[in-house]
Amino acid sequence: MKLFDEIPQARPATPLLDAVETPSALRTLSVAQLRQLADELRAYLLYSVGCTGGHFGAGLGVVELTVALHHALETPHDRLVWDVGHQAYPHKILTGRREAMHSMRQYGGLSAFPKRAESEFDTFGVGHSSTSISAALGMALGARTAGEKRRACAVIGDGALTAGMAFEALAHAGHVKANLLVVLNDNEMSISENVGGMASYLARILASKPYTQMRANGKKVLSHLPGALEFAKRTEEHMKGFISPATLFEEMGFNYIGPIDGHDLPALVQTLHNMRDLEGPQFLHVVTRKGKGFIPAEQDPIGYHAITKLEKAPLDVAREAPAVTDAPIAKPQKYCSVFGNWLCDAAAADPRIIGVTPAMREGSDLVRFSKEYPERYYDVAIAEQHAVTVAAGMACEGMKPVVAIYSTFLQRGYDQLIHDVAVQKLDVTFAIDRAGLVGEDGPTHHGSLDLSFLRCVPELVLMAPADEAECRGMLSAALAYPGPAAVRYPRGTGPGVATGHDLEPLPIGRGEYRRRIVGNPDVRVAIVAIGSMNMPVTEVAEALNATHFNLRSIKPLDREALLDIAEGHDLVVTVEENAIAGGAGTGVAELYLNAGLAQPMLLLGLSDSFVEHGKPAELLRDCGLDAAGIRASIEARLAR
Ligand SMILES: Cc1ncc(C[n+]2csc(CCOP(=O)(O)OP(=O)(O)O)c2C)c(N)n1
Repeated sequence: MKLFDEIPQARPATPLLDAVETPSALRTLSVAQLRQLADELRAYLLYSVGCTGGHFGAGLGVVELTVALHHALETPHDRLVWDVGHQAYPHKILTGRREAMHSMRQYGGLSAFPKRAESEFDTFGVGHSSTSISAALGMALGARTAGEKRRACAVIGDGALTAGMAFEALAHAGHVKANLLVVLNDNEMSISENVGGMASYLARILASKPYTQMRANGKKVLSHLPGALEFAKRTEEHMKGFISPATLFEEMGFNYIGPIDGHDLPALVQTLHNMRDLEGPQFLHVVTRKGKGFIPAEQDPIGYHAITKLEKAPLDVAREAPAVTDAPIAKPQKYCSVFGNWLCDAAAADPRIIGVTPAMREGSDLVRFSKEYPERYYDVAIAEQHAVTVAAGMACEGMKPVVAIYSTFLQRGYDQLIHDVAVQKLDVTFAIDRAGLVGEDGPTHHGSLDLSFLRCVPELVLMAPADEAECRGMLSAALAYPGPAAVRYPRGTGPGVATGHDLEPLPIGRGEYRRRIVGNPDVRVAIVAIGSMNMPVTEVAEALNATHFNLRSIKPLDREALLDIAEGHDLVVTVEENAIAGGAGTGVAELYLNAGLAQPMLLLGLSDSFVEHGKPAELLRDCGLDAAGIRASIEARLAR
């Protein structure tokens, strides 16, 4: 295998890869040629991700596996489902999208994840983890019902396998004896180190080389002795119960094979060819290395989970490493750093505080907290449902758990938030990150629904900050509130308001006039801005000489101020980076209706369609949520 220690700046020569427009071409290649193809694929992958930025280590780790899978399966007739999908860049290169890779994650370009609308080879849209086995099983059962002969294969990482959903699917597949191949891509990594009993179980067996050798050699020898293999198989079943993951998966109804080296291309090709037509649920355990072939990424798989594009800055500066949060607070801070710093300060003041993350330590900026308060820090793995309920349990014992979670992933923990936290009025604080449009990760990752799905939950306090200082004050308010409370803040930086180190809570249920026009008959418009939308609204309110009210608290609403605003203005406009349907603006409208007011309103936000990927500024412009768009909508309404 060819190893790299830097990312090619110029397009590498890839003669064999250039000839592979679709996987059918690679099926005609010899094993030696496949090796060359894998080297070229890795070189091209490095070059193209260097040009665009994006997910890095996961794709490098599955180069050989991707080649072998497309060799053994008749894709796209056979269904290949990638879990999460951040490792699918090599798959995209081999399936007709090589020349489009320069557009990856850009507006109008390729999606960072498999997407059904993009290619017939992308059999299932992904982005959230741990769905692949269910989806591939559904495809297998669909084909069975339709009487069609096609194979179905799910490729799932050891991180994704920590989610309960993956086990629900395994159990079902075993029960219905589906013709399904599950490939476990085991690199002992989630985004950060993988956690949990399953992870250490897998790691233990990997460390036990003698088991693997014994199993392989034994089978080879015994296959020559009639009858002996069957006897050995039964004996093995007892033995491996002590030392192997085979027991678990075989108990669930799978035929377990492995672990095998996921970078040994000939072995992979042969094993997959052997397994592809076996009847019933098959489980292949493949061991890979995240970042394989690019030495810096092999050494630092966390730092190289994703990178920004190369031209902007040297790689070691540009990679998405965790922000160092104990530096003096200066200039625009990322909202996640505001949270990370606040949590450390709050934990210093209150020993009951516990930080919980579902596998997003770096993204949620919990690195410093995890080091300073290891005994009060829990990474629960990719288990959002569990993250919420375990926090509820902690709250039952008088602790003050803080669940740091991305808006999009909280969708997974919705029932738990209602049933386990809110119904019981438990004191859990939710720090909801990446609320609003997240940009290049696209529709699976936008946090565009949380205001709608949280606003209707009784007992919950819900706030959205206009700037960093408010974010800190709201987090303190949520923490001080003796029941469930949530603060939703966006990805990236805010306007740059210094936060300080105090833990002063902002009052709950109170908004703030940022521009108040009283008694001027020419002023007809009041704009009620929610969270991030206060930035563009500041400009619009100036331009239109309108009142600007920063709502701050979505639940409870500032009833007094909102009634006051209705009194003095012809038109009340609400602006939010959330679905209009059911969002904060709807809450304001409900308040007016129930107060018996026929208040003319304009509700601005995300319309009833999923927003694609691109730079946040491009997406906001498209959604009419930049200053120009907001102003144009208001003027159009006034002109009616
Ligand atoms: C439901 C959900 N939670 C969190 C994430 C964020 N996330 C993306 S990749 C990843 C780690 C996946 O690890 P693994 O399945 O082992 O794949 P690897 O990166 O090691 O190839 C996480 C936590 C997600 N995509 N979906």
